[in-house]
Amino acid sequence: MSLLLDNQFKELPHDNSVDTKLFLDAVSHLPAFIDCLGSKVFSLIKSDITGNITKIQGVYVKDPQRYATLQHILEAERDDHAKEWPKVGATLALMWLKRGLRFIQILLQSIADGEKDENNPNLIKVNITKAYEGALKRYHGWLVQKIFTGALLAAPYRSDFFKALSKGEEVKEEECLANVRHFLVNFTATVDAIYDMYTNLNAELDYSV
Ligand code: 0SG
Repeated sequence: MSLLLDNQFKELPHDNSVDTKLFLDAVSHLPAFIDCLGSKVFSLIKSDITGNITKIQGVYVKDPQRYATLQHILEAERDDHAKEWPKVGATLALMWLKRGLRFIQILLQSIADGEKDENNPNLIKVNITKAYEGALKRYHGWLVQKIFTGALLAAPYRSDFFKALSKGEEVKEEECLANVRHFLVNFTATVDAIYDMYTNLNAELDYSV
């Protein structure tokens, strides 16, 4: 079974609220997935994402009832840190984490849609570049954009990426793509809900690092 599908995001309730515990359970597997991509170049990304998750977890465990949904966290931090908010605490960590999640979503969707460089069909650089431009580039200054260019050189081959998604097993491409499409249903809904929440609460910032 696919690494992603073992750790499916749950279907959202009708009000699109995101349960903090279920969300943390689902994202906690992403760092291990990044390890499967093979190159040490990705350790910077892994540690950034791990830091975001640890920060959100740290807030949640202080009072699981108060922080039962991601929206509860943002609203509580807005009340508690009126001056600094939204550039503070789990609100800031989730703001960045959701961009990484959007990156993964666009990347997987592009692969699932069959977008390819016809001259190099076993590369996924075209999909990674699309995801970067859609989710992250505008938040990165030239130095971090250079890091992206370096990371692109270490991008796995399409076949190795599918192997990583399948926990090292040789799985037929069509089966793997079916798993990806299945994973994307709840994952996309969750990422969209988090983006909508940042818009509705006026919590989005667009500075670059
Ligand atoms: C298939 C392979 C694909 C590889 C493609 C790589 C694409 C990304 C390359 C870019 C590398 C980015 C490395 C890290 C950059 C970070 O500087 C930024 C900003 O980080 C935030 O800065 C922190 O995350 C915040 O941490 S917090 O939890 O404490 O709140 C905070 O420190 C903030 C600064 O805040 S301030 O002081 O200004 O108030 N991070 C990103 O851009 C996110 C990068 C996510 C990449 C996701 C890639 C997923 C790959 C999965 C592959 C399937």
